[in-house]
Amino acid sequence: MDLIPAPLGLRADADQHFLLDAGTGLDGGPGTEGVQRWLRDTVGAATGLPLPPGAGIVLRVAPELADEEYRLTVGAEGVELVGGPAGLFWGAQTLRQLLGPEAFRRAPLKREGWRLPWLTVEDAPRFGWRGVLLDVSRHFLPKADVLRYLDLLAAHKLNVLHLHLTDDQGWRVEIKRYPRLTDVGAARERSMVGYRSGGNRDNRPHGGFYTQDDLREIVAYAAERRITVVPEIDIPGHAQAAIAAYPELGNHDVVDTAALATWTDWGVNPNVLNVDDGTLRFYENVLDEVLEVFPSTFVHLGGDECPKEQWRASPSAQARIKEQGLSDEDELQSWFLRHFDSWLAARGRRLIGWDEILEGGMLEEHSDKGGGGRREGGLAPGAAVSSWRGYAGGVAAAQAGHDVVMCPEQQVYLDHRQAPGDDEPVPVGWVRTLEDVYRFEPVPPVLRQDPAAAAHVIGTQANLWTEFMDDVREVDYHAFPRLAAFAEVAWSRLPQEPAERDWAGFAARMAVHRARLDALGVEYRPESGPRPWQRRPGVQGRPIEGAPPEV
Ligand code: TNX
Repeated sequence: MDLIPAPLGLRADADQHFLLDAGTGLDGGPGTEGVQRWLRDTVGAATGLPLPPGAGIVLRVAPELADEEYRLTVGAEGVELVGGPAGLFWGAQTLRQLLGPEAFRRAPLKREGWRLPWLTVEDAPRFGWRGVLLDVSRHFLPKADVLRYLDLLAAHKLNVLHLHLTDDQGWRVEIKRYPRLTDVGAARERSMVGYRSGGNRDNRPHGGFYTQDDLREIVAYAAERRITVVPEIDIPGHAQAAIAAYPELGNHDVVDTAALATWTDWGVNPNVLNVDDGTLRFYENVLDEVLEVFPSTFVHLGGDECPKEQWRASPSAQARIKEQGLSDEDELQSWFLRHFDSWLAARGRRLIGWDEILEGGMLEEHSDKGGGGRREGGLAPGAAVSSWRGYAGGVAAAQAGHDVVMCPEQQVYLDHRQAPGDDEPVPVGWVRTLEDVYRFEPVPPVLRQDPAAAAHVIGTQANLWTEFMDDVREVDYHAFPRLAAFAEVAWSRLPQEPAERDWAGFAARMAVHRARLDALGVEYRPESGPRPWQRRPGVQGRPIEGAPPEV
C-alpha cells in the first residue's frame, strides 16, 4: 500500500475494494468531530465527495487504545476507524494515503473511482515526540507557510513543531510589553548570502514577525492536527536582536550595546545577555506572554552557543559569580538557566534546552538547599535536553534521568547538503542523503543496554536551520524528501541496527510518496539532483568532507 511512515501491522484481507461515491457517509461518536471536520475539509476537497452524515466511514474513540494508537478496517460495509483521540487523526492520514496521490490535491481532478482496498491497519508510534524545528528567525517564514508546514507534518504523522522564534538575526514574536522587540528586532538591514567566507551580501532588508493572534491561530491549527507547537526563546546567547531593541539587556559594561543592530551575519555571536536582575525580570515578562500563547508543556529556552568572553570581562557578571558562589562562567550560565528552569516548573511547564544546558554542573542532583527560592545543584527533574552535538549529551542526560529529544547534527540537520558535489544549493555540512536519514537510529547502542535510560529518549527531531534557505521553496528542497524518511524513523518500529533497515523497500514506497508530494505542491529535491532553478551557483557553502564522526 506504499504507506509512509510504515504502520506497525497491515493485513490485506482480500483483493477487493470499497468504493467511495457521493452517497458515502461519514459519522462518528463523541470526540471524533475534529477528525470528521478534517476529513470533510481535506479528503472532501480532493475527491469532491460531500461525505454527508451517515454510513460508510465510521469513527469511534476507543478508550482501550493508547492516545496515538488506531485501527483502520476497510471491508464490504465500508471503513471503520477506531483509535485514541490522536490516533484517530493519524488513522485519517493513513486513509488519505490509501486513496492515492490525487487525494493530496485541494480540488478534484476526477469525479469517480475513489476506492480503498479491504484491509486492517493496526498502528501506533514508536516515539511520542516526532519533531521538526523551523528556524523562522534567520529567515522569516510567513504565517501561511507555517500553516502549510503543519499540514505537511500532519501528512507524515509528525507531531511537534519546534518554532525557533528568536535569534541574533531576528525576533519574530510580538511581546506587548516590549514593542521594540519587534519594532527593532524583527528587521535587519541586509543578510549574508552563503557562508561567511564568500563575503556576499544581498543589500536588502529582511524581516517579519507573528502577532500573538497569528501564533494563537498557528497553535490552534496545529492542535486540530494533533501537533504541539513548542516555542523557543533563545537565552542567554543568540540574543543580539533583543539587545539591539533593548540595549540594557546586553553587557553594556563591556561593549557599547546601544550601537548594536539586529545581526546581519551568520555564526556564533559574542553579544550575549547580561545576568542582571533587570534581565531576569525582562525575560520573565516575555515568558509570561509566551506561556499565554503556547499551551505546550515544554518551553525551549535555547542555551546553545553562548560565548563567555563578555561575562569574563564584565564586572557585573563577575559580581554575580561571586555573589552566588559560582566557580566560573559555565556555572554562571547554568545559574541563569536554572532560574528559568525553576520559574517554568513553578508554572507547571518544563524547560527544554540544547545540550549546552548540561554544562556547569547541571546533572548534579537537584536540590533547594538555600531555601527561599534560591536553588543550587542541577536541573529540575522535569527539564529535558535536545541533543544536537551528537548523542553524548542526550546519553548523559538520559542516564541521569532527564528526558531527551535526539537530534544530532551529524544525522538530522536538514540544512546540511543532501548529495556531494557542487550542485547542491549552498552546500553546507556533511552529506546526509535520503538513505542516511533513513538509517538514523535515535537510540544509540549504549542506551539500548540500559532500558531505563533508553526510556528517557522521548523522541527525535529533524532541524531546519535557515541561514541558507531564504524562502519556503528552499525549505521544501532541504526538508523533502528527507522528512519522509525521518518520519518513518520517528514513527515506525524499524530494526534498531541501521544496517538492517529495509532501504530498498522504503525507496520503492518513496516512488509513490513522491507523487503525493507532487500533488501537495512540495518542491522536494529530485532523485537526479536539483533542477536548474534549484541551484545557487556562486553562493559559497561550507561543505565538511568525509563521513560525519562516530557519534
Ligand atoms: C548550530 S543547533 C546552531 C544553530 C545553527 C546551526 C546550523 C544549535 C543549537 N545551534 O544556531 O543554525 O548550527 O547548522
